[in-house]
Amino acid sequence: MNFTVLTIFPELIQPFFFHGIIGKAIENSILSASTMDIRDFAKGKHRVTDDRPYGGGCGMVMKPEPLAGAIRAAKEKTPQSSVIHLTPQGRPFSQKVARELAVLDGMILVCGRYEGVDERVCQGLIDDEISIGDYVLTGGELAALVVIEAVARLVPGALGGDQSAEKDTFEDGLIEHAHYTRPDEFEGDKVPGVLLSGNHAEIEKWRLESSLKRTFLKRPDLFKEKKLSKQEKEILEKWREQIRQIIERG
Ligand code: 6GU
Repeated sequence: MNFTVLTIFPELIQPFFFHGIIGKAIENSILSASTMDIRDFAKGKHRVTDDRPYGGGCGMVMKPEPLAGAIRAAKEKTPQSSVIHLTPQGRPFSQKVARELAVLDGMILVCGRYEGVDERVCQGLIDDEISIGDYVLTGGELAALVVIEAVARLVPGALGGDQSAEKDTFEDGLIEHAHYTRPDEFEGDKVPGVLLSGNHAEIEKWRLESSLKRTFLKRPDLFKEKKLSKQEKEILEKWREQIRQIIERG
């Protein structure tokens, strides 16, 4: 998978290519990543990339020529890549969208700035538009990094051997179970005994219960989209029985 980020702030993006999972995966040639400075495709001494909006109004609009030049140059380098515009008007990003993007050959991530991008570039050269949530950022750079981070860890081989994306929160429609590490007692608070038992079947059962409990308490909305397994139904039915008994006693 190749990531090419088109931006007027390449120095904001580049450090992320040298650290953590993305850095490792690039080192191991599982991913490749680069930036292209949109300003390099702007004409004139001042290399201007924005201009006032036709029709008046406040704010500035990203000029079409430099951006189109940058997109075409990126396409030439990686012709199989999809061109993705980061914009609050795009489709909402999610783990599902990340999985969909993870099978692409490459992504050319277009970071707009100012109030927006000239509509003719959006219509002619963009394959997909993505938003990372219903709030406004001044530019697409942070959104591009969010998308890269979420997609990169899904590319086969990007996570180290003992790590896996399958157990992540959202992958099975639930929040992840609680995690503990040493010491086994912290400020009087003990690690649940079953996790120290070495009984793997019991540990898996505890983890699934923990996931269901946390999802019910923190993100009950996730159950609307969730298809319950037989084991998950059994756990919820056990709770129903326990809650029924509590109510009847009261
Ligand atoms: Cl992708 N870009 C900008 N500029 N603002 C956003 C966004 C993207 N997603 C949410 N807000």
